[in-house]
Amino acid sequence: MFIDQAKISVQAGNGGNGCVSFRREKFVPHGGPNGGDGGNGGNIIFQVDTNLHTLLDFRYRTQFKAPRGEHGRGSNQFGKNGEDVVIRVPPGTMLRDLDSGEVIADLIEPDQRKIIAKGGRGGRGNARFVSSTNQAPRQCEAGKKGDFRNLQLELKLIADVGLVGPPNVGKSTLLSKLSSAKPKIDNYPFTTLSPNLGVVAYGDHQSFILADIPGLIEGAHQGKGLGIQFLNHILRTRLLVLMIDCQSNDYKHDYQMLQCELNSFSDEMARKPKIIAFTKIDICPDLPRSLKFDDDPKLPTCYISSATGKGLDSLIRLITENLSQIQENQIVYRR
Ligand SMILES: Nc1nc2c(ncn2[C@@H]2O[C@H](COP(=O)(O)OP(=O)(O)OP(=O)(O)O)[C@@H](O)[C@H]2O)c(=O)[nH]1
Ligand SMILES: [Mg+2]
Repeated sequence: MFIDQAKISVQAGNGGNGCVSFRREKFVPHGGPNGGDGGNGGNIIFQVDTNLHTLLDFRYRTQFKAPRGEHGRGSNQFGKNGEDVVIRVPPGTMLRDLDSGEVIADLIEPDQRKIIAKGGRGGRGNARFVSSTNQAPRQCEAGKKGDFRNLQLELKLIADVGLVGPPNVGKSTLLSKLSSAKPKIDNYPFTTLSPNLGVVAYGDHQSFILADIPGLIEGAHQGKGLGIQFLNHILRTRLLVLMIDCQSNDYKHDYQMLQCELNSFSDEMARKPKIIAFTKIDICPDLPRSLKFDDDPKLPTCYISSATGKGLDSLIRLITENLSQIQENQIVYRR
């Protein structure tokens, strides 16, 4: 589990001021007061949008402001209310008031809405202050201030894609290149001791979540190395990227070892869609591009270098194409 977080501030609109005005018409002496009320300021509303999956957008925009209400005018004209600003968030977003530390909303249901900062009420115009003792009041109210809040948004994420490979193959390096995650990277086996997750952005506002776990070695299912308990963290992913170092002496053996460990973990893991990525191709640029593994010749394959960036676009394309196919299949399956 990984928590995506964002800090933002929201300012609801101020209310418009009430107006002081009197009727001025020919042949109507002492026309009464006709100052209208100010409009209410716009609210800041949060709404669940099931098309969103991360809080990535809030890295680029951290301040939201709703417009103020218009001021009241003469002839009893009321000011228009400021429009509400609707902030869309993925399902499962929790909002916390940063100043009080209090959780103010847990937005879960599709299209669930909640007003988080209320716009200020418009002030009353002088027409409202007429009384038996004061027929010509010169009094009006100013609009109230809109709420201001500093918020922390938190979203618990489940990875879409898991990176699986022997130690030192370059899993953490790949995660650090594709996302803003900063996992520990070093040139020795078992650098990664616990899972890391990152959000990979692509296209127009689309993203998927990538998980990097400790390396797997032969016999992991019998407890060798760090064991296979870390596979639990990628059990709910929709796609696995099997990573093979192009410097390896025996690609086929590496591939079979990974498959064997995944199969030993569970049937669900064995059935999970997979793609293969040969890593560090900057070191062996002459790697033949037609490597196929006998038991599954159709497994999509790509060749990448996190050091030079070569092949990373193709890898993202391959991942996203596969993810969208998996989604479509799931919809068909559900029907
Ligand atoms: N030349 C080259 N070196 C790479 C590339 N990707 C990773 N490395 C290096 O390979 C070493 C291991 O990288 P990591 O990303 O820590 O490997 P890992 O698979 O996460 O390793 P564990 O966490 O131990 O399982 C580091 O020294 C990296 O700098 C690459 O594309 N090209
Ligand atoms: Mg690592």
